[in-house]
Amino acid sequence: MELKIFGHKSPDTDSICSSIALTYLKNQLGESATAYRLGEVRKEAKYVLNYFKVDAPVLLEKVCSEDNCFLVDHNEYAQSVDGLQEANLIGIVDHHKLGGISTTLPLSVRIAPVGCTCTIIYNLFKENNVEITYEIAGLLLSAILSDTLLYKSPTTTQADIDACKALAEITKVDVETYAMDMFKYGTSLDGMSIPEIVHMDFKEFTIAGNKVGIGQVFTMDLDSIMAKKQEYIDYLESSEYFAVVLAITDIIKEGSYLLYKADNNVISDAFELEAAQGVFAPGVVSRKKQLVPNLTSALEK
Ligand SMILES: [Mn+2]
Repeated sequence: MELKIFGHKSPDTDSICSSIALTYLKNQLGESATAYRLGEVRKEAKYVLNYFKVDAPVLLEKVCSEDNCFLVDHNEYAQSVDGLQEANLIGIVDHHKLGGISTTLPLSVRIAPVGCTCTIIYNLFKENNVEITYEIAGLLLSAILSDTLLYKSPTTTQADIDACKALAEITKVDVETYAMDMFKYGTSLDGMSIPEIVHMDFKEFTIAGNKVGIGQVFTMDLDSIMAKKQEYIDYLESSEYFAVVLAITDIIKEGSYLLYKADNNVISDAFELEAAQGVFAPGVVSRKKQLVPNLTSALEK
């Protein structure tokens, strides 16, 4: 009976690409399998599918006791499809810690501490001597670049890098340029208003008796924000807060660009730099560990 292959809920690029690639591999090996997804395809994965001209997997809402299921990029009931506990679990390919699934029959499990499920799938293609097509290579490569943040993530292993090198030769893409375009598209803030962006992840604090707001946005689409820099500053200035900082965090550059309503001295003090609207604060990526304590000590002076 047909195998249903799917990644986790709220699927990321790895979940989408690994379900498609493993399905292709199984089909090549003569097994009947179909790729599914458990939710909306996010922007980044849309970019990948569009680039390599591959259709998104079919949406799967629940499974029943007759279904044969194969999990990729997850192994926990809470992250998986509704009804999985009653269905037949045939196998798992994953790179996460074991999360408490139990079965009545033996199953095929391939879990390795690498940066991406697609790195394991790349190796399954090799082990089974199945040729990797241009499209499949594109999906595998994209997922590895996504999960490892272009090798910047501490989860990156040599196996991930080796797989990417081989896959880049099949796809003929320039890895760095492709990854940056993918991240940029995936984190694009297109269609969002300035208040929406400022308040996307916004927290209020009381520091030295004053109300202070700190917002943080993760994006690599800095140009679209800086094109409206003055409008952002006007919006922050018009707020009721004594001070507000909007940190636009670029995880690849490992730092944040700062827009703010605050005394320049406070910003200079807090981040040990020459304050200016849009200034880049190297190494500042965490609100909890950096933005809040740094601003607190500067404002309490
Ligand atoms: Mn993953």
